Amino acid sequence: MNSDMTPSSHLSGPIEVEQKFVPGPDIEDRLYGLGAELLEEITFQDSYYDSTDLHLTLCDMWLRKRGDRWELKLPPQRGTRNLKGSSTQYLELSCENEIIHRVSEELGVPCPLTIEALELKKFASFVTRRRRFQLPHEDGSSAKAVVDLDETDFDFAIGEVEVLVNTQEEVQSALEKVEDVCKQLGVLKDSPVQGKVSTFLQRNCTDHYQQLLQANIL
Ligand code: V4E
Repeated sequence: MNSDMTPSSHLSGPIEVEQKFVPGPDIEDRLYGLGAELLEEITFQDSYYDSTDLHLTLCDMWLRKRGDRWELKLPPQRGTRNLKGSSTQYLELSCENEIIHRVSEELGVPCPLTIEALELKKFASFVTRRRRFQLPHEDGSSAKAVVDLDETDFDFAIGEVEVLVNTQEEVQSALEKVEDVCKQLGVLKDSPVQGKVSTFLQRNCTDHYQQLLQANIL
């Protein structure tokens, strides 16, 4: 293993295994048909940040401010990009100190006291209205699946089946769980579905979007 392939497991965040899907008009009926329960309905603003040379996103690292809270999504193994496929897995960090450390390390700059001091530039900002559903917990399955139905203020809708796990060893069963829920909802696809940020970039930041496509990130 070279030094760029060290696991990011010392970073303390859950691994999010998810599959996006295009929600059809009957998606809520299907969810309730499976015994799902509406957990919450929330609205939040996400602003995404990168250096001017797009270093972070070209490494598949996604730094955002959701409301007042900083979050970083990155591939679970350093030096590996997330595999392109129908489902994705990302480590999610929400501890500000860990985020500052990881981002400054990636950018090759001294670790500052605040994220703001990195003087990154905002490249996307939008509001999401989210309806989150909890699926019934099945006997014998440790993973809990949730389904998010998102609508943005740029007229885009997307669904996500999501399972959170704490270790890389649990990822395989989470992938199976996500696939199983997608099958039950009738939304299983072989190819990835474009998410909110990708769509925002495609519509508003064509150059950034093209660079990510060329780098095989999107
Ligand atoms: C990871 C990523 C991006 C960051 C946004 O991630 P996403 O899961 O779309 O956001 P959201 O709001 O649903 O987050 P949650 O509330 O669940 O934490 S933008 C692009 N990526 C990479 C990526 C990819 N390569 N392929 C697919 C299918 N999705 C995302």
